Amino acid sequence: MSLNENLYLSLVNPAQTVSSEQVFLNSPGRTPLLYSQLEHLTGKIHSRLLALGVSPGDRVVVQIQKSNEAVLLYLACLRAGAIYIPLNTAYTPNEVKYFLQDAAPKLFVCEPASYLELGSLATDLQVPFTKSLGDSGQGNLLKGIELLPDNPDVAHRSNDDLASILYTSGTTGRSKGAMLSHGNLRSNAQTLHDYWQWQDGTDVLLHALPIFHVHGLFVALHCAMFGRSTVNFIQKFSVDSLIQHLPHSTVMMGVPTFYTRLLDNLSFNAQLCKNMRLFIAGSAPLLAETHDQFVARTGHKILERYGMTECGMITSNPYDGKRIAGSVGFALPGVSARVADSEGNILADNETGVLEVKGPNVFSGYWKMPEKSAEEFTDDGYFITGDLSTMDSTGRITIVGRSKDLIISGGFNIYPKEIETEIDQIEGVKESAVIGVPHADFGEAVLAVVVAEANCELSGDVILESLQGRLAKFKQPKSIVFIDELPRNVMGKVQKAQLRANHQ
Ligand code: MCA
Ligand code: AMP
Repeated sequence: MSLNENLYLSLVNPAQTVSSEQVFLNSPGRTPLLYSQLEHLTGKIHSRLLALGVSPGDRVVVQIQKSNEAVLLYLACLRAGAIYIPLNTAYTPNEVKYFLQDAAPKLFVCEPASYLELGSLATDLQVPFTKSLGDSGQGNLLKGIELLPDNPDVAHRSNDDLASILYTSGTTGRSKGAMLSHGNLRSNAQTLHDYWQWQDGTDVLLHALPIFHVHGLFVALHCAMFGRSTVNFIQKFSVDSLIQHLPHSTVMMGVPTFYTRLLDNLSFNAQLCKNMRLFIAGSAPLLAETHDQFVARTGHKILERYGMTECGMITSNPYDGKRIAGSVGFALPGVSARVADSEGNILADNETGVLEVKGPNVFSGYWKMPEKSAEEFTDDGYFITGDLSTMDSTGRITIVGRSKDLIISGGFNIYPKEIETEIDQIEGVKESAVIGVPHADFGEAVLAVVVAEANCELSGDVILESLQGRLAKFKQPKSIVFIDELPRNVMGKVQKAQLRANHQ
């Protein structure tokens, strides 16, 4: 029978018993954080959250660097029954403002360095409390925490109660908050732990991903916690840090850029991977060329899986069976997947259409957007992913494209509409179209195609300058081209396929 309880309990007290000295987070330069300390430390943060009036169902928005404390805060929010909402650390105050308005949190936690600016922004937006997370920063959430009692309670939460909201940009340019429940996150973690044959108590996870997305926060950390694994917890990705920690790890999860950068480094070799059991890739397509080069260099076949913020992980190549380059494998146990055309007709084997999915991992809808949520589900409850795919007679799925206007750069999703809206506001711009073009490092890169007003002298530098502070750096165009007119079809719709063909 499946559990129906607070996810915190599954993460902190899983079925496996391991030594009380088992290390959870092994962060370079820090004293290791032990599994046995979690109950006590999250109990203290829980007390602080209660003192700030954070109740079950309240939102806690955070924009904080990756750290042991950030993980403890996440666990304490689960424990308190609060809804945890992590934001990309690259977002500008202008972007953060939207999320604070939309989520209306009880508490906002930011970095000490941005405490004054963001604290005043949050106060203007009627956020009751802003705190910082850092050693001695102003408004430190953890100040004097050691003096607080450990609150032994764990808020009662059922499978349908929300654990987290993760914002994912929308094709209309407005970010949508995907509502993920305790049940969604637990079912996905349990499935992945089993499917990838996690070695309880002995696997060591190399973790260099950010912890404000599904990949780094849920897939990686939840698998590790379900398996009582030690996590080599790298604050900021670098090839050198991977090379240093690979010999002491058994599992790594990464976006394709991690793998291409490793392969670009001549000192990366099979010897460094001698203790590795499993390399997993996802968040963006892994090129067959990268897969093959990795096998040649290390003897390891990267296991590619596919997922979405709204669903967690959906498919995976098998652990024991064939890991095929270019395919994302099979629907995970408990997940039902099918391919449909734009009218919703289910397609035959090997035909290309949009992938639709249903299962305990699938979110319940977008925060405060009931109509938008309804549009993304079929009448029989399948979520329409917007990913173009094929499924063969054995159920093997290949992602062949996207029906949504989306760029994935280094594993970060970038919605062209959001960038076009900002560029179109710049003086002298008549209109713009943003597309993704192939990029050796990031997979895809943002290219802005701009049409200037008649008699207006505009340069790429002027446009980039105007975008500073308005859009996070990773969303800003890597290149800008000017043309006289955007290609349009008879309906007046910009022909992005033609632009992509012209500007590869
Ligand atoms: C950094 N920059 C980028 C990106 N990252 N530009 C475009 N795309 C990017 N992904 C820019 C910075 O703004 C900066 O610009 C310059 O590149 C160097 O920044 P730095 O921070 O040093 O970059 P980096 O450390 O080299 O970062 C590359 C990275 C990072 C490690 C690949 O982007 C990353 O961690 N990506 C993983 C994202 C992820 O976890 N995605 C999962 C979400 P300038 O030089 O101009 O200042 S998807 C998900 O969760 C779903 C469910 C799934 O399936 O997994
Ligand atoms: P996000 O909204 O950040 O959760 O990104 C989800 C999107 O990433 C999916 O809808 C896919 O378009 C893409 N994606 C994730 N994993 C893969 C993969 N292995 N291959 C191709 N695309 C992927």
